Amino acid sequence: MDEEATLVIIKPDGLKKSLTGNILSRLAEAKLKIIASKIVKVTVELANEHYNHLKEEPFYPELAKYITGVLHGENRVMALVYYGENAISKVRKIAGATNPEQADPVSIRGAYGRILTTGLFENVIHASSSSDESEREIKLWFGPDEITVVIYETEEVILENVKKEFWK
Ligand code: DAT
Ligand code: MG
Repeated sequence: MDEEATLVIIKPDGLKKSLTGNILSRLAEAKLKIIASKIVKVTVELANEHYNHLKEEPFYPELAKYITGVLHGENRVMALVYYGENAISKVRKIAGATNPEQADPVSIRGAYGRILTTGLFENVIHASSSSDESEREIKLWFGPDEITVVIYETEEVILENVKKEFWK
């Protein structure tokens, strides 16, 4: 199997509960490489794009409130790209099942997740579930200049009249 990349997002509850250290320690068991990471404020646009396949689900409005931080009063998430052999399935295994009550109790979701009274699975982390999904998601969350390994093809574009912020 070739090396592959996968996107992990530690959701707002993970940051609010100071679980980032514990979660990164658990993920380290996969012996993969972290090739990108950052803290992100999730906009409604990013949430809609990330979860575009779930827009019709009855739980989607709550899910959007969750990932954008409205539920926790905490709009930061930590996004990371892990890279290595079977990275997608290794990370999914350590993350555990989508439903935290059905997840292996020693998985991240089993240990730290819960089901809210609204029925939403508050499952602490996101992990890509296929190589098509990981490519789409990594390209959505990261630019090529933020990733330390060239994993997808890039192109150079010359921009004119682009407004961008710099340090003064
Ligand atoms: P996963 O995150 O395991 O890939 P998914 O992509 O199907 O699962 O769903 C995205 C998120 O939406 C999931 O992490 C939690 C929430 N969710 C999914 N199915 C749900 C359900 N039946 N009830 C409540 N929340 C759900
Ligand atoms: Mg998914």
